[in-house]
Amino acid sequence: MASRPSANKPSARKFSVSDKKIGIVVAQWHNDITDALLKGALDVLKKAGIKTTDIVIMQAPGSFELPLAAQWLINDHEASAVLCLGCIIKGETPHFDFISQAAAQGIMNLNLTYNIPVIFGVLTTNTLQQARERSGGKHGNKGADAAVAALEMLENKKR
Ligand code: DLZ
Repeated sequence: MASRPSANKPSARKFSVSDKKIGIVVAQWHNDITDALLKGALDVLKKAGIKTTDIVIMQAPGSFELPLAAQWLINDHEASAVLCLGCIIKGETPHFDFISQAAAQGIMNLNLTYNIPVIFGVLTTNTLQQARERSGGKHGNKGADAAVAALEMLENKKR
């Protein structure tokens, strides 16, 4: 499976954006998976020196609500970047395409409207097993990758 080498070794990366405030929205559907994504993200942020007090975590009922909750974190908490974490499993969700597309489009709109990184940390898999493998299993942790992406984008903007 193709992946970026740097995203697989977040602890090896050096970031100089430790003064930033990071918002995280966690969808509660498949919450065993999304909790694992959150853990992966928090590990990366803490290793990068982001203070616990500068991390604001909000829950959303499902992935469909991720964009609105992210917007609240930007407007009400002045987050410099937001991670949107969710899990949508095709085999279990007749709404798969509607929810995935709404979440992806809503998140992209936030990036371009607010000019800050709002990261798509949503697993869209065929099976629960594939989701497990990507939330701390043999294919890494997409929550950790989302945190690396946010830090990289903040650093790119700073340069
Ligand atoms: C309704 C629904 C379904 C069927 N499946 C999922 C899913 O697999 N992953 C997910 O994050 N959310 C799911 N939801 C909930 C929707 O995202 C949303 O919360 C509800 O439709 C209410 O707007």
